[in-house]
Amino acid sequence: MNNSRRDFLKKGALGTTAIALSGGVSGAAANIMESRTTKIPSASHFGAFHAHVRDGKIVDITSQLDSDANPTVLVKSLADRTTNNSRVKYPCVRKSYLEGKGKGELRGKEEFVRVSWDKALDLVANSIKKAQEKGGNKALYNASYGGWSHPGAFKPNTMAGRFFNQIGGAVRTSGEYSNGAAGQVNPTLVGDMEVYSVQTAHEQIIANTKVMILWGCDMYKTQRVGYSVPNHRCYDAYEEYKKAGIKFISIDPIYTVSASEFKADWIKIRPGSDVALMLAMMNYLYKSKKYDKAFIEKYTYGFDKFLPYLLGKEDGIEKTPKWASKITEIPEETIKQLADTMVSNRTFIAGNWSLQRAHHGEQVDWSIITLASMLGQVGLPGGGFGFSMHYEGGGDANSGKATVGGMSQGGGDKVNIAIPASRMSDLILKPGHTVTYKGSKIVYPKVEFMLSAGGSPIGHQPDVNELIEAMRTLDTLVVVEPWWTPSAKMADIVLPATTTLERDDVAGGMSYSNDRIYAMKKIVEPVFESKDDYEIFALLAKRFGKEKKFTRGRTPLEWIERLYKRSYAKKEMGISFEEFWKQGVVKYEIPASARKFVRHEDFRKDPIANPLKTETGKIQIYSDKFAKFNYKDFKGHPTWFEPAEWLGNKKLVAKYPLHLVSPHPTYRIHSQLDNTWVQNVHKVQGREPIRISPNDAKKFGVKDGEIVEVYNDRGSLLAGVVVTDTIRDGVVAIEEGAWYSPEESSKTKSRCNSGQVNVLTSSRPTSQMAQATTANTVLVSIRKAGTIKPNLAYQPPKIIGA
Ligand SMILES: Nc1nc2c(c(=O)[nH]1)N[C@H]1C(S)=C(S)[C@@H](COP(=O)(O)OP(=O)(O)OC[C@H]3O[C@@H](n4cnc5c(=O)[nH]c(N)nc54)[C@H](O)[C@@H]3O)O[C@H]1N2
Ligand SMILES: Nc1nc2c(c(=O)[nH]1)N[C@H]1C(S)=C(S)[C@@H](COP(=O)(O)OP(=O)(O)OC[C@H]3O[C@@H](n4cnc5c(=O)[nH]c(N)nc54)[C@H](O)[C@@H]3O)O[C@H]1N2
Ligand SMILES: [Mo]
Repeated sequence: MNNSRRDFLKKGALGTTAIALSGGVSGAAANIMESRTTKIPSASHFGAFHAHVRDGKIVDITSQLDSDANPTVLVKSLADRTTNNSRVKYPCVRKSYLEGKGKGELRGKEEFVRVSWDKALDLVANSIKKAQEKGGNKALYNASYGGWSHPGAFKPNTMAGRFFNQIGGAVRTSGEYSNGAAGQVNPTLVGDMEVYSVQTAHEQIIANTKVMILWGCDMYKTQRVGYSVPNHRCYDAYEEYKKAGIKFISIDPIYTVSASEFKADWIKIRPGSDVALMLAMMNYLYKSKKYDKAFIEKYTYGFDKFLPYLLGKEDGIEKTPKWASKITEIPEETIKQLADTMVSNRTFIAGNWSLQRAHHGEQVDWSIITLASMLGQVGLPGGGFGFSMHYEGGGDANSGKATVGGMSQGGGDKVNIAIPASRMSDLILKPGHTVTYKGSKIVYPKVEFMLSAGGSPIGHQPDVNELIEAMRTLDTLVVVEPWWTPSAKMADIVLPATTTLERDDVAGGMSYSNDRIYAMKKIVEPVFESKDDYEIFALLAKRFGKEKKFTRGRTPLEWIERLYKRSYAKKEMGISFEEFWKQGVVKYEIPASARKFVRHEDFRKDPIANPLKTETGKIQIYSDKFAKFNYKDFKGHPTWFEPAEWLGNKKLVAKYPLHLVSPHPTYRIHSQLDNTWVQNVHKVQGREPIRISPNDAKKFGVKDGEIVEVYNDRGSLLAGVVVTDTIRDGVVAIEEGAWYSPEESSKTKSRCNSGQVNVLTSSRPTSQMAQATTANTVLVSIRKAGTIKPNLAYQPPKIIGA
């Protein structure tokens, strides 16, 4: 905080006192009121905020308005994090596990017993040692996924990884749920993952773009949260997009918030059929000679090897607009018009990530990149493609300055087995089984012990019933959590973690702008017996004689100071740690040149001097490396493969006539905040909403506001009906992240009373190549709910001795 602002606040405070006095309150009383409420700065995935604390309790959360340009309601819901009824208060152990009876099949069905920290940690350490004796460190599975818990330096998954590395490692996760397919192919195609890279600056879009294709891109929704600390400045930029007269076209089975804000034309595509649409546009552009031949020749490799496929010479099927119109249910004329609009205007294709969380998801970005190459606008201001305009403030100009990193997991992993994200149940259920992955092979080890910290397996992994079956075969399952989440309820040992509001931490923001460092200060004392993740894993390391190696003898605040020391703020601006910590935030200037950034501009200007990091230095429309993998479901060029489940499969549709998509939640990050009041804004009778079109509602005889059962062969759940004309006929949507709650936990495949969509999704992998999640490739049906019991998702389990 600079001096003038501090003076202003002081004056403001004095002003308040004066008004209070004139209102008749004595000076002493006014002073007490002031001393009772303090404002403490911190930051979260929902934005930077001040916690207002009185008598040791949070009474309000307000946004740091000079760091959060457009706050959302989500940040307010942090207020009840510490008091929430679903907090894990003490270390707990499942009853028969504690009694040494094992009985994994009782997981999720039994009561827990309150134990001391020493007892709980000894049990964890002993079960690790037992697993090590049985199968070495490859019998240990560190399933701590993601890092979505909080934006600080002490992420629980990092702490877990650091601990396991000290004891020789564990089976880890490779790739991710977010971009499990695209993230594995894009580096070979364009030399970069593209999904986490600085995007063409908003200023360039505003000045140059004439047409923007929202290819499943719902930035208004996904920018509500950040992986770091969101600044929400993008919403100001979007206002400028609107004024710039850009024509928006949204290709999505849902008429999204972004489509609505931008008044976009809506192309109601059939889910899972986008690649066919892209191929047809390429076919049309080629045959009408409207494509940019010069760009293809100068900047790409392998178009000639792709052409026979596009023209049907490879498989006898020409990828014409007529062919694609049957697959996509988009009229032939619309396909041609779309291609014409794109090729004759400066067009920016804003891709998304959910399209590749589907069967054969590897083909999506590849097809967009190939289409964009034929349009010939890659590297031009406001043209080309971007796969991250909807994430981390994508479009933000970059300060080019260092903020703070997180703690490191360090070395020491001797196991060297990383399982593709989404193979979780497979790994546990099929020891000895071999899977292909990016041209190599992985043999699943026999996993005995599984630990999850900072992720929610029963939240994120498709096919919950399969996962529960798998979890029940383990020797030991440990979950480190602040709350009694569905995963915690399934564990043998639950270790209660503090939330970031109960400890000090530090975060940077955002990944693309790099222009803030935030103090995440401790706001209240740890709730009940919860401990910081750092301390929990240090105490575990101690049981293996590795405490010193884990902590390096440093307190959390010493780590924070150390991380801060490497920042531009300390090294170049000379702001001491003490000063930063007192202020709560430091800010960097963004150079004017950063606002001119155009992705791939250097490559376009001089492809010899600035080649892409690919096999040929050019865009790989064809990859010899990929072709050599010799997979049936992944070739050397973009290919249309029919998905295993989709509306084009008549046989399946006869039984399950609706395609289910599971977009990311508007009012949560995944499963986080599902236990808070903010959910009241959208839940229907306490259940996760299912969006359905008026025609389908009529067809299935369901009404707005009613609770229905949604089902397929994998499971069933209750959801609350929202009838809306913002979703295409034949498609329903349930946002991911509702807390799983089995109606009858004693039954296998019990109906979920809460609406956790992954009860219905499939763990089928994208292909032999990336083995990524296919959460959006799902067919379901709907029927009357019958007898409905109360939803107990947010109630702690029964605990003996508490
Ligand atoms: N059907 C379907 N499924 C999906 C997706 C989809 O689109 N559709 N998307 C997938 C994607 S992209 C992702 S990224 C994953 C996300 O999956 P996850 O990363 O597992 O999601 P979260 O629910 O955010 O999990 C974070 C967990 O950390 C806990 N936590 C919060 N703070 C702390 C802390 O300080 N300490 C500890 N120890 N724990 C803490 C929270 O309570 C929560 O349980 O889901 C995937 N699953
Ligand atoms: N508010 C909020 N924002 C978030 C998150 C969150 O949990 N909450 N999570 C963050 C994370 S971890 C991630 S990975 C990103 C996810 O970012 P995305 O994957 O891009 O987001 P989704 O919401 O899954 O999907 C966006 C749109 O894709 C559409 N879609 C689904 N299937 C198809 C299809 O076959 N074809 C077409 N054309 N469209 C389709 C959906 O209808 C939806 O409108 O979001 C991030 N942002
Ligand atoms: Mo994600």
